[in-house]
Amino acid sequence: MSMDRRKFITKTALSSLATLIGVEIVFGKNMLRDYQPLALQGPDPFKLFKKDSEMIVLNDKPWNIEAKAHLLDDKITPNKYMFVRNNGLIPEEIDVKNWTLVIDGESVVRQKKYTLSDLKSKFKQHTYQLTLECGGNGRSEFNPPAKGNQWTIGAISCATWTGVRLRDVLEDAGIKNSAVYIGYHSADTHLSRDPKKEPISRGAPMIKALQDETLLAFKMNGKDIPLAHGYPLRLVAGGWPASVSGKWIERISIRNKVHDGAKMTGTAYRVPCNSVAPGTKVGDKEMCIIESMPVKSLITFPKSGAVIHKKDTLKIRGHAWAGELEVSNMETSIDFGATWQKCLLEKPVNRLAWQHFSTSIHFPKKGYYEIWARATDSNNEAQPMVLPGWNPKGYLNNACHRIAIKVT
Ligand SMILES: Nc1nc2c(c(=O)[nH]1)N[C@H]1C(S)=C(S)[C@@H](COP(=O)(O)O)O[C@H]1N2
Ligand SMILES: [Mo]
Repeated sequence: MSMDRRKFITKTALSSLATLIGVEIVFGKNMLRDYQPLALQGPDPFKLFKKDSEMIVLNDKPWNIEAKAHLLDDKITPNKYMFVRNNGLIPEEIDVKNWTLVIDGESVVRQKKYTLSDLKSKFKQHTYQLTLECGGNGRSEFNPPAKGNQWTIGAISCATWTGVRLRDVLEDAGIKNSAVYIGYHSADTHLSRDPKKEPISRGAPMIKALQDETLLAFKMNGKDIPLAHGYPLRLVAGGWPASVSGKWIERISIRNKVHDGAKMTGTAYRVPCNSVAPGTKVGDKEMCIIESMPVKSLITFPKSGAVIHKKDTLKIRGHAWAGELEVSNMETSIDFGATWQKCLLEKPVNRLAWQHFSTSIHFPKKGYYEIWARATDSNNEAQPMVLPGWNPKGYLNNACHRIAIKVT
C-alpha cells in the first residue's frame, strides 16, 4: 500500500500545535492530519463525571451526555446512568462552608440569606423520587430538524432527592400577595466567560414552587449531589422540563411577573401555543412556556436487538411517567400498533416519580418483531405512535418507544 502524503499534517498546522503545547513536537511530521496530540485532549468525561462507558457524549462544550434505554433499567437512576445537560461551564471551585442561598425579588417580604447548615437545621428534610426529563429529549427525530443537542431517548432520570421544601424557605422569607413566579440564579459560568451573562436562569409559577415535592436538594440517592448535577444545592421540580431544576443554586427571586432570566424568554423552552405545520416560522408571541411534561415511557429490558428462542416467552420491563399526572395504563404491541396488550403497571412511589411496568410477551412464530410501548395518563391522553406536533425547537417528543426483537 502506498503512503498518501496528503493525509499527514501540514507544516503550518504542526507549528501551531507546537505553539499550543509550548515545545517542539519532535516526530510531529509523522502525525496524521486529524490526529489530536494527547496533551491537547480534554479530560475523559466518563472518569470525570463517573459515568458508565456506554453513555453517549453529545457535546463537550458544554458537557451534554445521554443514556441509552437499556441503561435506564434501574428503578432509581444511579449517577453513572444519569444524563448531563449543561448550558454553561460547571463551577470549578465550590466553597461549601461559605455557600449561601439568597431569597430576594420584588415579592419577598424580607430578603434573606441562608448557609447550607442553616437550611439543613432550620427546615424539615424530605425525600422524593423525582422524574427529570429535558424538554429537548427526543429532539433528534424532528423533521425539519431543530438546532440543539440531538437527544435520542436518554435525557431522562428518576433519582432520589433529599432536601428542604422550597415552600418552607420562601415562607420563612415571606411571600407577598404580588408573587407570580420564582426565578433561580446559579453559580455556573456563561460559555463566553462573561461574568455579566448567565448561562440559564429559569423558574416556575408559584403554584409549582409551593408544591410539597419541589425541593432545594443537597442529596441525590443518599449522597452529596455529584458536581455535574448541581452540588451543593439544587432546585428539583419533578415532572416539568428539567431546565426548571436549577443546579448550583445561589439565589432565588420571588418575582411579581413571569421570570425573565436567561432561557425564559424568546423561543427557549417554549412551543407554539397552537400546533403548526412542520417548518412553520413561529413568532415569539405565539410561543408558550412548557409546563408539565407529556406522558411517555421506555422499555429498559431487553436491549433493542435481542434474540430469543421461539419456545420462550419474553419478559419485558420499563418505566412510564406523565409530568404532573399519573400514568393510568400501559400497553405493548408486537404488530406495529394493530393490537395492544395491557402491562402490569405499578403505582408511583410518590407523586412525580416514574412508574414501573412489566409484561410477558409470546411471539406466534419465528421472525422479526418490534415491541412498541404506549402509556396513557390519568387525563386519558396516550403517547402518539409516531412523532407528535412539530415545533421549531424540537421539544416534547413523546412518541412510543420501540425495540427490535428476533425470534429464532
Ligand atoms: N445552573 C444550571 N442549572 C441547570 C442547567 C444548567 O445549564 N445550569 N441545565 C438545565 C437543564 S436544560 C436540564 S435538562 C437539567 C439537567 O439536569 P442534569 O444534568 O442533572 O441531568 O438541568 C437544568 N438545570
Ligand atoms: Mo434541558
